Amino acid sequence: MEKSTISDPFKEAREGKGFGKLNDQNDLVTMVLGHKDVRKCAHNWKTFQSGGEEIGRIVIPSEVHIRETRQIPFEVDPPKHKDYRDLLDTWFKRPLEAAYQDRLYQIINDIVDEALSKKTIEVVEEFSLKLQSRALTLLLNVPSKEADLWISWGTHVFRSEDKALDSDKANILYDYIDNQLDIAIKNSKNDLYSILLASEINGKKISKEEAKGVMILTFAGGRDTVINVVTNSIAYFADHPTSLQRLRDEPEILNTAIEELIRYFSPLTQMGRVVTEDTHVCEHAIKAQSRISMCWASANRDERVFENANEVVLDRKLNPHVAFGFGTHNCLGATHTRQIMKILLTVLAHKVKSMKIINCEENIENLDEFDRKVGFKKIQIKFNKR
Ligand code: EMZ
Repeated sequence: MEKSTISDPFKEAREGKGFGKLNDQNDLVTMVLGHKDVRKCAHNWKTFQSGGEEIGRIVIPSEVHIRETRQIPFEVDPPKHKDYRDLLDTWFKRPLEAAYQDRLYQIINDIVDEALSKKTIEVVEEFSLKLQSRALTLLLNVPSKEADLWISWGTHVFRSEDKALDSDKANILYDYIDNQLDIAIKNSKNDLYSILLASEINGKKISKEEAKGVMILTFAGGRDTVINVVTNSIAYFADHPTSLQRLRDEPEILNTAIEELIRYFSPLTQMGRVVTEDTHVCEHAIKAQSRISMCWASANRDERVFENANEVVLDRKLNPHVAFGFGTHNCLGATHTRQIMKILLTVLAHKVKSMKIINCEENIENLDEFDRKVGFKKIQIKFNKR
C-alpha cells in the first residue's frame, strides 16, 4: 500500500447499521457514519447541541477537564451564534485579499525552498508545523516572529507525546492568550485580539472571556487539522508524481483538486454534539444528555454520494464533502485553509520535480471499533528540484 493511503475503517458499520459506538472517558458517543445522516444531524442544532453547559464536551476526546473557556462561535448555538459569526466572517475572509495571498505565498515559497535545500526533511515538524504557525500570523495579523513561539508548542495545543489531553500544555496557551489580550487592552492595534475587544454585539462590548474563547478556537481548531492536510498532501504527491505533473499541465483543476484532497484526508475525523431530547439516529434510540458525533471522515467515503470514494480523483466534479463540517457551524477557517492549499500546490507544482518518502510513522486515532489514520507523526522526505 502506498504510504499516503488513508483507508476507510468505517465502511462496514456505515453500510450496515449506519452508526458506531465509542467510549470516550466513560461517556458513550454514538458515531453517525452516513453522509445523509451526518448532514441531517448537523442541520438539526436544536436536538444536537453545541452550546450546552458542559464546555468542551462536544470535542472528542472531551475537553471538559482541561478547558473552562467556551470556544466561540463553535460552542454557541443559534441565534447567538449568528451574532458572533457575522462579526467574525469579514475578518476570516481576509485570505481572499491579494495582499494576504502575496504574504502567504512568501511564507510557503520560503518553506519549500528550505525543503529543497536540505538532503531530507521531517515534514510534520519542519514543514507543516512551521507553515501552519507562520500562516496563522497572517490570520491574526500579528508580527511574523510570534510564530517561533507557537512552533515550539508542537503540533497540538492540548495534546502532548504521552498524553491525549495535557492540561499543563493547555495552560500555556491560555496564559499566552490572556497576556496578548491584556496587551491589546492597553494598546489597541489592527490585530484579531484588538478587533475582537473593540467589537460590539447588540450594542454591548465583547468581554475579555469571549475574545479569549475566539482566540482559543483559532489556535486549537486550525492546528493539527492544517498540519495533517499539508503533510498528507505532500505524502500524496510523493507517491503520485504524475498527479503533480497533472497540476502543471492542467492548472484549471487546481480548485477541484484541493477539495478532493481535503475530502480524502478529512483532517478532522468527527465532531460531537450533546443530545437535548430522546431521539433516534439511524433507527437507533438515543437518550437525552448523551452524545453523538458526526463522523466527517466516514461521510466523506460514502459510496452512495462519492463514486470511487476511496480514490483521489483530482478532477472530481460533484464533491459535497463535509470535511469542513456542515450547516451553521461550518469551518470559519476554511477560506484560510483553502488559500494555504492553493498556494502550496502551486508552489510544489512549479518548483518540485518529485519527492521521495524515506521513512514514516503513521498517526492512528483509536476509536474503539475503528482505528483511523489521520496522518503522520513523522515523515522524512527528500524533495527534488525541477
Ligand atoms: C476544538 C476543535 C475545533 C478543540 C474545529 O475543531 O479542534 C480541536 O483540535 C481542539 O482540541 O478544542 O478547537
